[in-house]
Amino acid sequence: MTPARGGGDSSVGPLLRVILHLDMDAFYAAVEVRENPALAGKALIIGHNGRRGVVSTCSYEARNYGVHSAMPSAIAQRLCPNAVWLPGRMSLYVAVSREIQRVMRDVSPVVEPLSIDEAFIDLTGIARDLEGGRAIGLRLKQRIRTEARLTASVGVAPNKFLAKVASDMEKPDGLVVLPLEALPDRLWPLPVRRLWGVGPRTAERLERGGIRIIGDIVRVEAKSLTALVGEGSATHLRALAEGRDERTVNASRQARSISEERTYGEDLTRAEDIGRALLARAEGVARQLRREGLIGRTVHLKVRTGDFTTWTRSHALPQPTDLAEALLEAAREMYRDRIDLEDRGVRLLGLGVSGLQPAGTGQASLFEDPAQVKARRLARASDAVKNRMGENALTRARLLRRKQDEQTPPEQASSLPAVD
Ligand code: TTP
Ligand code: MG
Repeated sequence: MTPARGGGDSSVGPLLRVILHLDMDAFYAAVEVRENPALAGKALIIGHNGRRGVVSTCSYEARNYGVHSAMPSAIAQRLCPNAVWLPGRMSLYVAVSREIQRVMRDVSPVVEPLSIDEAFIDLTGIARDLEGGRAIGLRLKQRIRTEARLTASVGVAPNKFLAKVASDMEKPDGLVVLPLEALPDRLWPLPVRRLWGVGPRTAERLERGGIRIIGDIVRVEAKSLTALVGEGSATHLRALAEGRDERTVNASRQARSISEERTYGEDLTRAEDIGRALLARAEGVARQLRREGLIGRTVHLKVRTGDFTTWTRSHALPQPTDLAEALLEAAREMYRDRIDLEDRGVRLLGLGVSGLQPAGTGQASLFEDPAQVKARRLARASDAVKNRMGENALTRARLLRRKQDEQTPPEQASSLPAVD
Protein backbone atom coordinates (compact mmCIF):
# COMPACT_ATOMS: atom_id res chain seq x y z
CA MET A 1 0.00 0.00 0.00
CA THR A 2 1.33 3.45 -0.91
CA PRO A 3 0.07 6.78 0.31
CA ALA A 4 -1.94 9.03 -2.01
CA ARG A 5 0.18 11.46 -3.99
CA GLY A 6 -0.13 15.17 -3.38
CA GLY A 7 0.40 16.05 -7.03
CA GLY A 8 4.07 16.78 -7.66
CA ASP A 9 3.65 18.43 -11.07
CA SER A 10 2.03 21.81 -10.78
CA SER A 11 0.99 21.85 -14.42
CA VAL A 12 -1.39 18.93 -13.96
CA GLY A 13 -2.23 18.44 -10.31
CA PRO A 14 -2.71 20.74 -7.38
CA LEU A 15 0.44 22.58 -6.37
CA LEU A 16 2.54 20.55 -3.97
CA ARG A 17 2.65 22.58 -0.82
CA VAL A 18 5.83 22.99 1.20
CA ILE A 19 5.03 23.47 4.88
CA LEU A 20 7.65 23.94 7.56
CA HIS A 21 7.07 23.41 11.28
CA LEU A 22 9.59 24.73 13.76
CA ASP A 23 9.70 23.93 17.47
CA MET A 24 12.38 25.22 19.82
CA ASP A 25 14.28 22.61 21.85
CA ALA A 26 13.62 22.55 25.62
CA PHE A 27 12.62 26.17 25.15
CA TYR A 28 12.46 27.76 28.64
CA ALA A 29 15.40 25.65 29.83
CA ALA A 30 17.49 26.49 26.75
CA VAL A 31 16.88 30.21 27.25
CA GLU A 32 18.04 29.90 30.87
CA VAL A 33 21.20 28.08 29.76
CA ARG A 34 21.86 30.80 27.19
CA GLU A 35 21.57 33.41 29.95
CA ASN A 36 23.82 31.45 32.30
CA PRO A 37 26.27 29.17 30.45
CA ALA A 38 27.29 27.60 33.77
CA LEU A 39 24.04 25.63 33.49
CA ALA A 40 25.09 23.99 30.21
CA GLY A 41 25.13 20.20 30.39
CA LYS A 42 23.27 20.14 33.71
CA ALA A 43 19.94 18.60 34.54
CA LEU A 44 17.86 21.78 34.68
CA ILE A 45 14.18 21.87 35.58
CA ILE A 46 11.97 24.91 35.05
CA GLY A 47 9.10 24.90 37.48
CA HIS A 48 8.08 25.47 41.02
CA ASN A 49 9.67 22.87 43.25
CA GLY A 50 6.95 22.93 45.85
CA ARG A 51 4.45 20.47 47.16
CA ARG A 52 1.89 21.26 44.49
CA GLY A 53 4.19 22.46 41.71
CA VAL A 54 4.57 20.96 38.26
CA VAL A 55 7.44 20.89 35.79
CA SER A 56 7.08 23.42 32.94
CA THR A 57 9.94 21.90 31.01
CA CYS A 58 13.46 20.58 31.57
CA SER A 59 16.78 20.23 29.80
CA TYR A 60 17.44 17.08 27.78
CA GLU A 61 19.91 16.05 30.50
CA ALA A 62 17.00 15.97 32.99
CA ARG A 63 14.86 14.07 30.48
CA ASN A 64 17.38 11.24 30.69
CA TYR A 65 16.12 10.72 34.23
CA GLY A 66 12.51 10.49 33.04
CA VAL A 67 11.52 14.05 33.96
CA HIS A 68 9.08 15.75 31.57
CA SER A 69 6.67 18.69 31.20
CA ALA A 70 3.55 18.66 33.41
CA MET A 71 5.07 16.09 35.81
CA PRO A 72 4.40 16.87 39.49
CA SER A 73 7.53 18.47 40.95
CA ALA A 74 7.68 15.96 43.80
CA ILE A 75 8.09 13.11 41.32
CA ALA A 76 10.68 15.04 39.28
CA GLN A 77 12.61 15.72 42.48
CA ARG A 78 12.62 12.01 43.30
CA LEU A 79 13.71 10.99 39.78
CA CYS A 80 16.43 13.59 39.53
CA PRO A 81 17.50 14.77 43.00
CA ASN A 82 20.54 16.65 41.72
CA ALA A 83 18.68 18.82 39.24
CA VAL A 84 18.98 22.61 39.31
CA TRP A 85 15.52 24.21 39.62
CA LEU A 86 14.57 27.63 38.27
CA PRO A 87 11.12 29.22 38.60
CA GLY A 88 10.98 30.54 35.03
CA ARG A 89 10.85 34.07 33.64
CA MET A 90 7.88 34.43 31.35
CA SER A 91 8.64 37.93 30.08
CA LEU A 92 12.10 36.85 28.95
CA TYR A 93 10.69 33.81 27.10
CA VAL A 94 8.07 35.99 25.44
CA ALA A 95 10.79 38.40 24.26
CA VAL A 96 12.88 35.53 22.85
CA SER A 97 9.79 34.11 21.19
CA ARG A 98 9.23 37.41 19.39
CA GLU A 99 12.90 37.45 18.32
CA ILE A 100 12.48 33.99 16.75
CA GLN A 101 9.24 34.99 15.05
CA ARG A 102 11.03 37.93 13.43
CA VAL A 103 13.63 35.58 11.98
CA MET A 104 10.85 33.32 10.66
CA ARG A 105 9.04 36.25 9.03
CA ASP A 106 12.22 37.03 7.10
CA VAL A 107 11.82 33.65 5.43
CA SER A 108 8.13 33.89 4.53
CA PRO A 109 5.29 36.29 5.33
CA VAL A 110 3.02 33.32 6.04
CA VAL A 111 3.94 32.40 9.61
CA GLU A 112 1.37 30.97 11.99
CA PRO A 113 2.61 30.90 15.60
CA LEU A 114 1.08 28.00 17.49
CA SER A 115 2.53 28.49 20.92
CA ILE A 116 5.35 30.37 22.54
CA ASP A 117 7.97 28.18 20.85
CA GLU A 118 6.50 26.75 17.67
CA ALA A 119 5.10 27.93 14.37
CA PHE A 120 4.13 26.82 10.90
CA ILE A 121 5.61 28.56 7.88
CA ASP A 122 4.13 28.19 4.40
CA LEU A 123 7.01 27.93 1.92
CA THR A 124 4.83 27.12 -1.08
CA GLY A 125 6.06 29.28 -3.95
CA ILE A 126 9.23 30.11 -2.01
CA ALA A 127 10.78 26.64 -2.01
CA ARG A 128 10.50 24.73 -5.31
CA ASP A 129 9.92 21.44 -3.58
CA LEU A 130 10.50 19.67 -0.28
CA GLU A 131 14.26 19.59 -0.81
CA GLY A 132 14.17 23.35 -1.34
CA GLY A 133 12.28 23.45 1.95
CA ARG A 134 15.10 21.51 3.58
CA ALA A 135 17.66 24.13 2.47
CA ILE A 136 15.49 26.91 3.91
CA GLY A 137 15.00 24.92 7.12
CA LEU A 138 18.73 24.55 7.49
CA ARG A 139 19.34 28.27 7.00
CA LEU A 140 16.60 29.10 9.49
CA LYS A 141 18.16 26.84 12.11
CA GLN A 142 21.57 28.42 11.50
CA ARG A 143 20.20 31.93 11.92
CA ILE A 144 18.46 30.98 15.15
CA ARG A 145 21.69 29.43 16.36
CA THR A 146 23.81 32.48 15.61
CA GLU A 147 21.30 35.25 16.34
CA ALA A 148 19.41 33.80 19.30
CA ARG A 149 22.03 31.25 20.42
CA LEU A 150 19.37 28.53 20.65
CA THR A 151 18.56 25.34 18.79
CA ALA A 152 15.34 24.50 17.01
CA SER A 153 13.94 21.37 15.41
CA VAL A 154 12.36 21.64 11.98
CA GLY A 155 10.04 19.46 9.92
CA VAL A 156 9.32 19.96 6.23
CA ALA A 157 6.40 18.19 4.54
CA PRO A 158 3.49 18.72 2.14
CA ASN A 159 1.07 19.58 4.96
CA LYS A 160 0.78 20.77 8.54
CA PHE A 161 0.20 17.43 10.20
CA LEU A 162 3.23 15.78 8.59
CA ALA A 163 5.45 18.82 9.15
CA LYS A 164 4.63 18.79 12.85
CA VAL A 165 5.27 15.08 13.19
CA ALA A 166 8.55 15.52 11.27
CA SER A 167 9.86 18.31 13.49
CA ASP A 168 9.52 16.00 16.48
CA MET A 169 11.27 13.03 14.87
CA GLU A 170 14.88 13.94 15.52
CA LYS A 171 14.66 16.34 18.42
CA PRO A 172 16.76 18.11 19.62
CA ASP A 173 18.40 20.09 16.79
CA GLY A 174 16.61 17.97 14.18
CA LEU A 175 15.77 18.61 10.54
CA VAL A 176 13.49 16.04 8.92
CA VAL A 177 11.89 16.18 5.48
CA LEU A 178 8.87 13.91 5.22
CA PRO A 179 7.62 13.26 1.69
CA LEU A 180 4.54 11.07 1.19
CA GLU A 181 6.79 8.26 -0.09
CA ALA A 182 8.41 8.04 3.33
CA LEU A 183 5.18 7.48 5.26
CA PRO A 184 5.23 3.67 5.34
CA ASP A 185 8.72 3.72 6.84
CA ARG A 186 8.55 6.79 9.04
CA LEU A 187 4.93 7.56 9.95
CA TRP A 188 3.19 4.21 10.02
CA PRO A 189 5.35 2.61 12.75
CA LEU A 190 4.49 5.43 15.19
CA PRO A 191 1.86 4.93 17.92
CA VAL A 192 -1.67 6.19 17.13
CA ARG A 193 -1.31 8.83 19.86
CA ARG A 194 0.83 10.82 17.47
CA LEU A 195 -2.22 11.54 15.30
CA TRP A 196 -3.72 14.95 15.83
CA GLY A 197 -6.94 14.36 17.80
CA VAL A 198 -6.05 11.05 19.47
CA GLY A 199 -6.01 11.44 23.23
CA PRO A 200 -5.76 8.67 25.82
CA ARG A 201 -9.44 7.69 25.52
CA THR A 202 -9.39 7.24 21.75
CA ALA A 203 -6.05 5.46 21.94
CA GLU A 204 -7.66 3.04 24.39
CA ARG A 205 -10.66 2.47 22.13
CA LEU A 206 -8.42 1.85 19.15
CA GLU A 207 -6.26 -0.49 21.17
CA ARG A 208 -9.34 -2.56 22.01
CA GLY A 209 -9.69 -3.11 18.28
CA GLY A 210 -6.04 -4.12 18.01
CA ILE A 211 -4.99 -0.76 16.51
CA ARG A 212 -1.77 0.48 18.07
CA ILE A 213 0.29 2.07 15.35
CA ILE A 214 -0.65 4.52 12.60
CA GLY A 215 -0.08 1.85 9.96
CA ASP A 216 -2.87 -0.22 11.57
CA ILE A 217 -5.30 2.59 10.76
CA VAL A 218 -4.35 2.49 7.09
CA ARG A 219 -4.69 -1.29 6.99
CA VAL A 220 -7.85 -1.85 9.00
CA GLU A 221 -11.19 -2.09 7.18
CA ALA A 222 -13.16 1.17 7.16
CA LYS A 223 -16.12 -0.58 8.80
CA SER A 224 -14.09 -1.76 11.79
CA LEU A 225 -12.52 1.66 12.33
CA THR A 226 -15.95 3.30 12.24
CA ALA A 227 -17.27 0.77 14.74
CA LEU A 228 -14.48 1.72 17.13
CA VAL A 229 -14.47 5.52 16.96
CA GLY A 230 -17.51 6.61 14.94
CA GLU A 231 -17.68 7.78 11.36
CA GLY A 232 -16.39 11.34 11.71
CA SER A 233 -13.29 10.35 13.61
CA ALA A 234 -12.66 7.34 11.42
CA THR A 235 -12.58 9.55 8.31
CA HIS A 236 -10.37 12.09 10.04
CA LEU A 237 -7.91 9.51 11.36
CA ARG A 238 -7.69 7.69 8.06
CA ALA A 239 -6.92 10.92 6.20
CA LEU A 240 -4.11 11.80 8.60
CA ALA A 241 -2.67 8.29 8.55
CA GLU A 242 -2.55 8.47 4.75
CA GLY A 243 -0.83 11.85 4.98
CA ARG A 244 -3.80 13.99 3.92
CA ASP A 245 -4.38 17.28 5.72
CA GLU A 246 -5.78 20.29 3.91
CA ARG A 247 -5.47 22.83 6.72
CA THR A 248 -3.85 26.04 5.54
CA VAL A 249 -1.21 28.06 7.34
CA ASN A 250 -3.11 30.94 8.86
CA ALA A 251 -0.80 33.93 9.15
CA SER A 252 -3.50 36.20 10.52
CA ARG A 253 -3.98 34.12 13.62
CA GLN A 254 -2.68 36.40 16.29
CA ALA A 255 -0.81 34.90 19.15
CA ARG A 256 -2.55 36.61 21.98
CA SER A 257 -4.03 36.26 25.39
CA ILE A 258 -7.42 36.98 26.92
CA SER A 259 -7.43 38.60 30.32
CA GLU A 260 -9.37 40.72 32.77
CA GLU A 261 -8.25 42.78 35.68
CA ARG A 262 -9.87 44.96 38.32
CA THR A 263 -8.57 47.59 40.68
CA TYR A 264 -10.44 47.79 43.97
CA GLY A 265 -11.43 51.02 45.66
CA GLU A 266 -10.55 49.48 48.98
CA ASP A 267 -7.86 46.79 49.19
CA LEU A 268 -9.27 43.27 49.56
CA THR A 269 -8.02 41.65 52.73
CA ARG A 270 -10.48 38.89 53.58
CA ALA A 271 -9.75 35.51 52.02
CA GLU A 272 -13.42 35.21 51.12
CA ASP A 273 -13.42 38.45 49.14
CA ILE A 274 -10.23 37.50 47.33
CA GLY A 275 -11.68 34.08 46.51
CA ARG A 276 -14.81 35.70 45.14
CA ALA A 277 -12.77 38.13 43.05
CA LEU A 278 -10.77 35.25 41.57
CA LEU A 279 -13.98 33.44 40.73
CA ALA A 280 -15.42 36.52 39.02
CA ARG A 281 -12.28 36.96 36.88
CA ALA A 282 -12.20 33.26 35.99
CA GLU A 283 -15.86 33.40 34.97
CA GLY A 284 -15.26 36.50 32.84
CA VAL A 285 -12.21 35.11 31.04
CA ALA A 286 -13.82 31.71 30.47
CA ARG A 287 -16.89 33.31 29.02
CA GLN A 288 -14.85 35.42 26.63
CA LEU A 289 -12.95 32.30 25.52
CA ARG A 290 -16.23 30.54 24.75
CA ARG A 291 -17.58 33.60 22.97
CA GLU A 292 -14.57 33.51 20.67
CA GLY A 293 -14.58 29.73 20.33
CA LEU A 294 -11.12 29.42 21.88
CA ILE A 295 -9.43 27.29 24.50
CA GLY A 296 -6.21 28.28 26.25
CA ARG A 297 -3.43 26.48 28.06
CA THR A 298 -1.43 28.88 30.19
CA VAL A 299 -3.14 30.69 33.07
CA HIS A 300 -1.65 33.99 34.27
CA LEU A 301 -2.34 35.59 37.60
CA LYS A 302 -1.44 39.15 38.47
CA VAL A 303 -1.73 40.57 41.96
CA ARG A 304 -0.80 44.06 43.11
CA THR A 305 -0.83 45.35 46.66
CA GLY A 306 -1.52 48.89 47.88
CA ASP A 307 2.22 49.68 47.87
CA PHE A 308 2.36 48.70 44.17
CA THR A 309 4.34 45.51 44.67
CA THR A 310 3.23 43.35 41.74
CA TRP A 311 3.37 39.59 41.25
CA THR A 312 2.78 37.81 37.98
CA ARG A 313 2.62 34.06 37.97
CA SER A 314 1.90 31.58 35.18
CA HIS A 315 0.83 27.98 35.16
CA ALA A 316 0.40 25.61 32.20
CA LEU A 317 -2.67 23.40 32.44
CA PRO A 318 -2.42 19.76 31.44
CA GLN A 319 -5.27 20.37 28.94
CA PRO A 320 -6.32 23.64 27.29
CA THR A 321 -9.69 24.82 28.56
CA ASP A 322 -12.51 27.36 28.29
CA LEU A 323 -13.97 26.51 31.69
CA ALA A 324 -13.94 28.83 34.68
CA GLU A 325 -13.37 25.93 37.10
CA ALA A 326 -10.04 24.97 35.55
CA LEU A 327 -8.84 28.59 35.40
CA LEU A 328 -9.96 29.18 38.97
CA GLU A 329 -8.20 26.12 40.32
CA ALA A 330 -4.91 27.14 38.71
CA ALA A 331 -5.30 30.75 39.88
CA ARG A 332 -6.07 29.66 43.46
CA GLU A 333 -3.04 27.42 43.55
CA MET A 334 -0.74 30.14 42.28
CA TYR A 335 -2.24 32.59 44.74
CA ARG A 336 -1.86 30.23 47.66
CA ASP A 337 1.53 28.72 46.91
CA ARG A 338 3.45 31.27 44.90
CA ILE A 339 2.47 34.67 46.24
CA ASP A 340 3.13 35.95 49.71
CA LEU A 341 1.35 39.22 50.46
CA GLU A 342 2.40 39.09 54.09
CA ASP A 343 -0.18 41.37 55.69
CA ARG A 344 -0.91 43.56 52.68
CA GLY A 345 -4.28 43.70 50.93
CA VAL A 346 -5.02 43.20 47.23
CA ARG A 347 -5.32 46.44 45.26
CA LEU A 348 -5.47 44.85 41.81
CA LEU A 349 -6.23 41.37 40.63
CA GLY A 350 -5.89 40.10 37.06
CA LEU A 351 -6.41 36.72 35.47
CA GLY A 352 -5.58 35.78 31.91
CA VAL A 353 -5.01 32.85 29.63
CA SER A 354 -2.66 32.42 26.68
CA GLY A 355 -1.60 29.58 24.43
CA LEU A 356 -4.93 29.99 22.65
CA GLN A 357 -6.24 27.65 19.99
CA PRO A 358 -9.62 27.15 18.36
CA ALA A 359 -11.89 24.97 20.52
CA GLY A 360 -13.06 23.02 17.51
CA THR A 361 -9.67 21.64 16.53
CA GLY A 362 -6.59 20.31 18.19
CA GLN A 363 -5.79 17.59 20.58
CA ALA A 364 -8.09 18.59 23.36
CA SER A 365 -11.33 18.95 21.55
CA LEU A 366 -12.06 15.87 19.57
CA PHE A 367 -12.19 13.12 22.09
CA GLU A 368 -12.19 14.45 25.53
CA ASP A 369 -13.21 13.51 28.97
CA PRO A 370 -17.04 13.20 29.28
CA ALA A 371 -17.02 15.25 32.51
CA GLN A 372 -15.40 18.13 30.59
CA VAL A 373 -17.88 17.78 27.75
CA LYS A 374 -20.73 18.00 30.24
CA ALA A 375 -19.23 20.98 32.08
CA ARG A 376 -18.73 22.78 28.79
CA ARG A 377 -22.29 22.07 27.70
CA LEU A 378 -23.56 23.55 30.97
CA ALA A 379 -21.33 26.59 30.57
CA ARG A 380 -22.58 27.15 27.02
CA ALA A 381 -26.19 26.86 28.16
CA SER A 382 -25.58 29.48 30.82
CA ASP A 383 -23.82 31.73 28.27
CA ALA A 384 -26.89 31.47 26.04
CA VAL A 385 -29.23 32.49 28.86
CA LYS A 386 -26.99 35.42 29.77
CA ASN A 387 -26.75 36.54 26.17
CA ARG A 388 -30.55 36.58 25.92
CA MET A 389 -31.58 37.81 29.33
CA GLY A 390 -28.64 39.95 30.43
CA GLU A 391 -25.64 39.49 32.66
CA ASN A 392 -27.44 39.00 35.94
CA ALA A 393 -29.90 36.35 34.83
CA LEU A 394 -27.73 33.54 36.13
CA THR A 395 -25.02 34.20 38.63
CA ARG A 396 -23.28 31.84 40.93
CA ALA A 397 -24.49 32.17 44.49
CA ARG A 398 -21.03 33.25 45.67
CA LEU A 399 -21.03 36.19 43.31
CA LEU A 400 -24.40 37.38 44.56
CA ARG A 401 -22.86 37.92 47.93
CA ARG A 402 -20.13 40.10 46.51
CA LYS A 403 -19.39 43.39 48.18
CA GLN A 404 -16.23 45.02 47.02
CA ASP A 405 -15.76 43.32 43.72
CA GLU A 406 -16.65 45.37 40.63
CA GLN A 407 -16.58 48.63 42.54
CA THR A 408 -14.39 50.24 39.98
CA PRO A 409 -14.62 49.88 36.20
CA PRO A 410 -12.36 47.36 34.50
CA GLU A 411 -8.94 48.57 33.56
CA GLN A 412 -7.53 48.06 30.15
CA ALA A 413 -6.35 44.51 30.60
CA SER A 414 -3.09 44.58 28.78
CA SER A 415 -0.31 44.09 31.21
CA LEU A 416 -0.42 40.32 31.50
CA PRO A 417 2.25 38.75 29.34
CA ALA A 418 0.84 38.08 25.89
CA VAL A 419 2.39 34.68 25.55
CA ASP A 420 3.00 32.97 22.24
P1 TTP B 1 7.33 22.31 24.25
O1 TTP B 1 7.75 22.72 22.87
O2 TTP B 1 6.27 21.27 24.37
O3 TTP B 1 8.59 21.76 25.07
P2 TTP B 1 10.10 22.23 25.05
O4 TTP B 1 10.35 23.28 24.02
O5 TTP B 1 10.50 22.61 26.43
O6 TTP B 1 10.88 20.91 24.70
P3 TTP B 1 10.94 20.16 23.27
O7 TTP B 1 12.39 20.15 22.90
O8 TTP B 1 10.40 18.79 23.54
O9 TTP B 1 10.09 20.94 22.31
O10 TTP B 1 6.85 23.56 25.06
C1 TTP B 1 7.45 24.84 24.91
C2 TTP B 1 7.52 25.54 26.24
O11 TTP B 1 6.22 25.66 26.80
C3 TTP B 1 8.34 24.80 27.27
O12 TTP B 1 9.71 25.14 27.18
C4 TTP B 1 7.71 25.23 28.56
C5 TTP B 1 6.26 25.50 28.21
N1 TTP B 1 5.41 24.37 28.65
C6 TTP B 1 4.85 24.44 29.92
O13 TTP B 1 5.02 25.43 30.64
N2 TTP B 1 4.09 23.38 30.35
C7 TTP B 1 3.87 22.27 29.59
O14 TTP B 1 3.17 21.33 30.02
C8 TTP B 1 4.46 22.21 28.29
C9 TTP B 1 4.27 21.00 27.42
C10 TTP B 1 5.24 23.28 27.87
MG1 MG C 1 9.68 23.05 22.10
